[in-house]
Amino acid sequence: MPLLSSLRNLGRKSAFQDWPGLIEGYRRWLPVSERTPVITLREGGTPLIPAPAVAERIGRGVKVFLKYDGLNPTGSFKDRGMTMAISKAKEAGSSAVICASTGNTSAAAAAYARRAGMRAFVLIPDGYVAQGKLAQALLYGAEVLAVRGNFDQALTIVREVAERYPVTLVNSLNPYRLQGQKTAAFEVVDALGDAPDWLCIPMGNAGNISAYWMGFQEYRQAGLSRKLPRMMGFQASGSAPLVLGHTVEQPDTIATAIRIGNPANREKALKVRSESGGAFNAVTDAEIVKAYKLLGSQEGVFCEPASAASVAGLLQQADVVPAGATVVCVLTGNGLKDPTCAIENNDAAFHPDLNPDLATVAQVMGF
Ligand code: AN7
Repeated sequence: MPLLSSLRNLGRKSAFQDWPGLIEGYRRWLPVSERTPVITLREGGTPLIPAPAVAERIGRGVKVFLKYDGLNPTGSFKDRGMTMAISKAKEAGSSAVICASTGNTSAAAAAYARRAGMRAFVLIPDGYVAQGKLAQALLYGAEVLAVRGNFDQALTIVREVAERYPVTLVNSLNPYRLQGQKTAAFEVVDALGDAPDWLCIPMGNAGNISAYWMGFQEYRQAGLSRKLPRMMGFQASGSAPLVLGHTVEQPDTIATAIRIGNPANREKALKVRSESGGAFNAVTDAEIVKAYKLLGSQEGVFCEPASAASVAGLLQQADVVPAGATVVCVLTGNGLKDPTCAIENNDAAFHPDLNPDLATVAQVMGF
């Protein structure tokens, strides 16, 4: 009876719990005070999704979860860092921010800076930013400077601009970015009840892997987890400076988000690898696309190609995953960021140009 059940509901807490955003959610772990104006779009609080189809391919009782950070407000993990970087820039009285970006940082910087009433300057490699990300930067109201060059060149320029002019740098060299991003590790431990055995993550500038490691260590030191994960970082084979051990002058990959040849957080990343007993490996564009399609068509999870590098890497390293291990793969960005990639890389049955009648449709369906 509707009346009775609604009366019962009055006394019961709803299953839906509102999430205040990661600064409020993890305030005591973050460098904020009562004076910090919290600029938030309620980022964080993203789901950890079981991935049985991936786990089946690994076998031996390995459990696989996807940390789906593509469900953040601007569709990537960058929102975690940007809520902190922009709140602290606002607190410091800054009125403009700048970043170089392969796309996602520019979208997040634009959204949070504009929400804070600040100007957002973004430098992007002309022609190498996925459609969705460019659309976001423009729509959020960034001032977009497309340079004839790659991300690494753009980063060199913005570092100098921020040194000379009154503009705050919000690339991951800004320490508040990593502070915000470490909360993803807290969420993983909060969801699993402990750290995973492996964390698989794509690397570009290697800010995110450094942030996760900081988060796992802080929780471990506070006694909130029993173990620390091995940090497994993956790069695209055409832009794998951290795997090769040297800068790549002309980085190239279908995963434009991680088309980076000179990672800003190189030293931090190498430290993470040795401290965690982890490993860095390269995955080919073909392996990335295979994992990307598997996630979409078997798991129902649409991520961007750079994110699929984490799952491609796990599948590549399947033989060395310990039996029964718990593995978390970080899906850093939403698949809708790069619709071109999806349209060009799928095994779907697409039947164009049909007559609009029942007979035609039934025939195509095989009836
Ligand atoms: C989806 O937006 O560098 O290793 O300028 O967008 O912390 O650099 C993006 C990086 C992984 C790599 N996945 O993270 C930018 C940018 C996605 C990304 C990475 C990026 P980092």
